[in-house]
Amino acid sequence: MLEKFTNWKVKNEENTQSVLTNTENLPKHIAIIMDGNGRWAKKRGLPRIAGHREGMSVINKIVKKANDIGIETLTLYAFSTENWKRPKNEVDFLLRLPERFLSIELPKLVKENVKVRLMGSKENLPAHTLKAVETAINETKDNTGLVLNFALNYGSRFEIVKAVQQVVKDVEDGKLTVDEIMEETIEQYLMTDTLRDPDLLIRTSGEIRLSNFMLWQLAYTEFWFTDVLWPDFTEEHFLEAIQVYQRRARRYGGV
Ligand code: V0D
Repeated sequence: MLEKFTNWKVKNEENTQSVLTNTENLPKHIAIIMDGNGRWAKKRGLPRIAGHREGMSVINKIVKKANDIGIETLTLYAFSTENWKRPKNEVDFLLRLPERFLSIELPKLVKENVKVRLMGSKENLPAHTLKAVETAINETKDNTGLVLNFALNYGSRFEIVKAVQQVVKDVEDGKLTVDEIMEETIEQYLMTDTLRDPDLLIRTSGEIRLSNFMLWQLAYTEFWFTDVLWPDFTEEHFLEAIQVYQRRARRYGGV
């Protein structure tokens, strides 16, 4: 019984890798709040941007792992609407990261059949950031593997406000009546429109809160929190979260 969930360490020539032995009850959509980059840097006496750079290098490993085990959608929360309040040099650095990431990773994402997607407000994002992401969306638009959904300049209350505005506009324009507004209607107006709700939310760095992230979509989601800082997050931690999810899902299934 228990060994079904054991995270076997399999030696290969390159490295020690962990493998998911049980592929039942996999979460289809995993969302991650990648927190703790600044704290990781501070602990080492490094500038905060060094933590962001290190955090960026963790993304490829987790994306690859998610794709390999057949996760449908991975949402990564990178930059919230609140991040604009940070020092200008840090904000500027952060807004260069999508380009830096994609200049190295996009060819691999194309080859690995990953489909890039954006969730967030495009307003007041610099043109260079938007261009890099839109190129990635375009170059991966026919891919059928993992959907990699970057939450960039995203805030959930803002998302809901925008949805309400659009719903009211459509009512005013006669495209919709008040009585037709259902949960499914609201869903179509949110930035996740075609995506299913996350099955599993991971937040690193020990904070036990949502910080304005996917408030509507997380209504039934399983949460997994860890004290591990995002730059220290590994495939093993990722698989541990998935296995915890599988055990919970299995319990409910058994009732
Ligand atoms: C900093 C840890 C990749 C979180 C990861 C502008 C904080 C590294 C991207 C990225 C950031 C975004 C969109 C895209 C491709 C890559 C990214 C930001 C921050 C916010 F299409 N890492 N990354 N974006 N960090």
